[in-house]
Amino acid sequence: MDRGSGRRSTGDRDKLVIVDVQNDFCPEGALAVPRGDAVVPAVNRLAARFAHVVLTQDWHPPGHLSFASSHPGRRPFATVEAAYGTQILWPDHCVQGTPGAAFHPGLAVPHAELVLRKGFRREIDSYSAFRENDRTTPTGLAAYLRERGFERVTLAGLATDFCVLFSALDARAAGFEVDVAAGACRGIDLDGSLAQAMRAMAEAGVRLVD
Ligand code: VGL
Ligand code: ZN
Repeated sequence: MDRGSGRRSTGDRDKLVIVDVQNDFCPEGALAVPRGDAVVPAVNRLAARFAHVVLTQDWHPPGHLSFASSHPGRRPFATVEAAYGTQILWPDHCVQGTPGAAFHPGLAVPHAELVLRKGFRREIDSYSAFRENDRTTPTGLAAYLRERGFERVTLAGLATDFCVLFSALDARAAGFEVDVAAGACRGIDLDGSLAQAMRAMAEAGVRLVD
């Protein structure tokens, strides 16, 4: 771990990407991550150290393919075969324009420079902030970061084992240095997915930082 990174993180090469800190992923939300709201103070403190911040927002149309309710007879957390492969089914969550899709009211990052919405195509889910679940459709974030001259991405937010994981792996694949602020993330942990995520990130050269 690089103990000096706190200071350098404020540079113009470094972007903090805060993933999906939205009401539906917090307690009482439609797809609550256990203690999801606990990331809010940690994320706010982290954001204060960064000159450059992106917020991502899970942003689904009604009837989204990832919703169990779109597949008669299927339950949340079962899977379905989408055109692009196996897709986990979720409770309806982060529906465009609803209170559940709004950022947690305690999130205090007024200097965020970009709000990147994802998952807005009805037929394709998007865990990653970089590439949708078909693993080919780009969100545009890699090109944005490159054009702005960023070289390192630090990730925090929800959920560690889905949107943070996929974003971290895709950021590495796009050629960025990637840090994950583990203390500012929380996971869903479906069938061991959290431990699996930590392994996959370590193998991909993602650094866990405080
Ligand atoms: C997420 C499941 C479905 C996430 C989003 O933000 O990790 N997980 N949609
Ligand atoms: Zn979603």
